[in-house]
Amino acid sequence: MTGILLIYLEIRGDWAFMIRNDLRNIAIIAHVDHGKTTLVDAMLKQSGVFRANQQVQERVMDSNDQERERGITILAKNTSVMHDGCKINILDTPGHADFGGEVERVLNMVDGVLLLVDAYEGPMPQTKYVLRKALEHHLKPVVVINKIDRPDQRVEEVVDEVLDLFIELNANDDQLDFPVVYASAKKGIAKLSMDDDSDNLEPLFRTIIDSIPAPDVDVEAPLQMLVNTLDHDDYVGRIVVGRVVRGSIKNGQNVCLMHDDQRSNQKIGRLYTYEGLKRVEVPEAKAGDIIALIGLNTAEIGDTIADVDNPEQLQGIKVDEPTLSMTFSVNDSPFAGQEGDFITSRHLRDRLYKEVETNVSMRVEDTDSADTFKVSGRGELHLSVLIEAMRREGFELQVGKPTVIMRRDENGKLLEPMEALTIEVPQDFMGAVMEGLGIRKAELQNMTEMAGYLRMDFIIPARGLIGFRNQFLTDTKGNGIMNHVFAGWGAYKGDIPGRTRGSLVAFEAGTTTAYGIDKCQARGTMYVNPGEEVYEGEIVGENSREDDMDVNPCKKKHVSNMRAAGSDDAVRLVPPQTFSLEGALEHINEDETVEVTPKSIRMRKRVLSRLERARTRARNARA
Ligand SMILES: Nc1nc2c(ncn2[C@@H]2O[C@H](COP(=O)(O)OP(=O)(O)OP(=O)(O)O)[C@@H](O)[C@H]2O)c(=O)[nH]1
Ligand SMILES: [Mg+2]
Repeated sequence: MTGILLIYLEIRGDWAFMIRNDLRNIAIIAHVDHGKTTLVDAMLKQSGVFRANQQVQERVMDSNDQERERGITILAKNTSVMHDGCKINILDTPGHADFGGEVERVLNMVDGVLLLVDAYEGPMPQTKYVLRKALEHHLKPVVVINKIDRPDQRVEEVVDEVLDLFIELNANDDQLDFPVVYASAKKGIAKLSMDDDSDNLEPLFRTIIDSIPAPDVDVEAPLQMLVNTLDHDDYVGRIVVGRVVRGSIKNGQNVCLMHDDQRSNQKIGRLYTYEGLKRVEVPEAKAGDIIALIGLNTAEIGDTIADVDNPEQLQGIKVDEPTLSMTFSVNDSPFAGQEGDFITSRHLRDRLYKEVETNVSMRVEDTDSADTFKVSGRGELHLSVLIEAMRREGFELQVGKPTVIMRRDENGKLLEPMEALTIEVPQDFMGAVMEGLGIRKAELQNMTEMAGYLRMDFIIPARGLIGFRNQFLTDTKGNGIMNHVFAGWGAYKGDIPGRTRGSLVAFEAGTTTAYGIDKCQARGTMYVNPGEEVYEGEIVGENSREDDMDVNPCKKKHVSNMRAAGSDDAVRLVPPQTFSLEGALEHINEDETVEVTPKSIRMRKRVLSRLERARTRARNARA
């Protein structure tokens, strides 16, 4: 039972509570890649959601483009299955730390969680984060040790590690008494003991129905529902999703929409519940169920939908604050408008403010400049998923270097966000990795050895992680695994040195040539191919020295000079280094930005003019 209901129980003890045995609401939570979405696939399949011969893609709940391409869940999503006459509403959540806000948001709607833990990896940083949130919400946990089919599974140890984690998080006795289910989501099997035979998920379904509390609600009391998720449909407009906390709600009913201190009476349109992957229209829904409705086009996340005659507000949704910001600005490069449709500050502003209506842990602020907005989120990926979505929609913009958000405590002491970092590396690479982390002010907390691998836990300033992933991949030749999650605010750790190399900057606009690039590549690493259009101030490579250098990759050889012409045939170009969006964002310095268009990702100096940059340099040198 939620805390909110308990309060009302005290005040109005005469209300008639009802245990809805026909219903369970669960969220599936875990560290990234531990198999949540795959488990939902299996639960849907074994509940007859699909036709016998229906072609169903893997991880069917990961339905948006970026989810499929990146292979991760980004948005929490609803589905439901029927089992023995009981409807189980299932919320699949993302495991990546940057989308932790999605997990926090949906925990309000459920009575219990399936905590999935990989049978080899065991509890990871995000396992701890999501479990802590679930325990704070007083949710009943069921532990699912997943991927028991892995040849390297270490089920027994992992169960012990999970128990340790519960103890560390001060779980109460009831929570400590969690049931354990052993599963292979991929094979669609679950069992209550590793020795059992099983070829289906029945033991998991049984455990959910037996252990997760049924909603304990008053269906006669005045309506209360919290707006938990907003969705949009071009035909019906805004779709509101949430759990009916109290009373019941009907198609076309007049309700009171409560937003902070504002009240407005509005009429809802149609109501839907979740059946498998579909939303199905229903005439009425009762407390306990998770529903979607249309008609409330001004509803915002955290609003209460209440009875018109007896409006009582629910507590809004609280999520952890953002830790990282980037500036989003109008694209003012010479190529602006060539590749995108939405390029003005008005376009940018509208899109960003629309995003924060649904993206609960993201913030947007205006800045001194009408062309620049400060966007804050829970990590680089949180923001880069938005940037990627925008370029696919046809936006052009430029984005500044990610910076962490600092705070001061009550005594005025500077605090910065800290991250719990877990890495796994083959022993051979440990030296290089430790060196990199030392410079970034990471402190080793714990180290364990697992079959030739070392697993190390660190606490590191979030600042120190910017740009670390690239370096880590290089240092471990791609053989390392790293994960991190917000670990609270800590005292400012002092300076962390940034990039040690300057940029090679295009000296003037033009088309790059093999000859020009060949001349430049003696200076460092190039990012461009011959035949590319570049502009003055665009970053075309990395200098092997600390400062920036203006270079001319567009230089043409003198055709009149016969000897030089002959030697040009021998030009051998090193393939250019390419950057993903995230790679570019991690790479740039404060005085640089990433220009993002539907077709291109370029890095550039904020100030494009060579002369102006030279003047600034001279001024700084004098100062
Ligand atoms: N061997 C094995 N692999 C599994 C099992 N369940 C999932 N996987 C694999 O693990 C990978 C991640 O699975 P997902 O279902 O996307 O994991 P997730 O927890 O939803 O990941 P996020 O949503 O990004 O946090 C996929 O490659 C799956 O095929 C399992 O039971 N056994
Ligand atoms: Mg997933």
